[in-house]
Amino acid sequence: MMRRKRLQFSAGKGDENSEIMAGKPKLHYTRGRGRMESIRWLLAAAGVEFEEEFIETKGDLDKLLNDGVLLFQQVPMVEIDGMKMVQTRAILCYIAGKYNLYGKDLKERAWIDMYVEGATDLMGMIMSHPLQPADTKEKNLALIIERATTRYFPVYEKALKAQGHDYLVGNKLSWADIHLLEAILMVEECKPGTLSAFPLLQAFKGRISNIPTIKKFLQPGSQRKPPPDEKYIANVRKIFNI
Ligand code: GSN
Repeated sequence: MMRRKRLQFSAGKGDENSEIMAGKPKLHYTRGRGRMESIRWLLAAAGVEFEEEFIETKGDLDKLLNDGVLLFQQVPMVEIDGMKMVQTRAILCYIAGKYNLYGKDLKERAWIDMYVEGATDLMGMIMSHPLQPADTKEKNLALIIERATTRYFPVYEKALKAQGHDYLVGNKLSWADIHLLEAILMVEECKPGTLSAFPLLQAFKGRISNIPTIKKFLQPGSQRKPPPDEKYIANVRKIFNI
């Protein structure tokens, strides 16, 4: 009954119609975090169910390449609303916009973009950490913690204080909050206790982690992926020739 009603209602709405026809978004990536993890986070936070098709071998990637479905011969690729989207940021912007997580006007969007890009830069350092040469790893880890605590976390702590609200932008949950929580948890995996000098961020972490969709994603058995181990990194090197 519900479904029929929705179909009728969406008859004149291209987007909703194509969503029903296209089904759940389908994510094409390896069975690990990498660039896809933020997309998983955003969909999960928005309460959107998604399917995953894992690239386990170089042959799996070659198949996608031979099928001509990767615009720039790269993944992440997400099938959504009849599109085969690539480019991580484009995918994230589309999802954030579609599910009302991208601010109410251009200025809010600009702030969300700035906060998101900061968290992306920090997560990028962590993402590339396992690929660093063994003899620079310790130094690199120290740099990650230094950057987190002296460059990035102070900005978000200050923003929460200035806003006086629960969220970074517009007193409403946005992509920026979701992305920041992902970054905070990644930093804490590198070094527990890194948040200790940031009381507002600690409270923020507790609050955002308790949003029902996010709480569910943080529980075991969700589609959230574990940190990469050596076996995963070795396989990724083979798949992508790195
Ligand atoms: O953000 C993006 O989605 C793109 N600007 C970069 C995507 C990318 O580099 N994808 C890698 C695998 S995921 N790791 O970073 C990839 O598909 N590499 C194969 C290649 O031929 O570039």
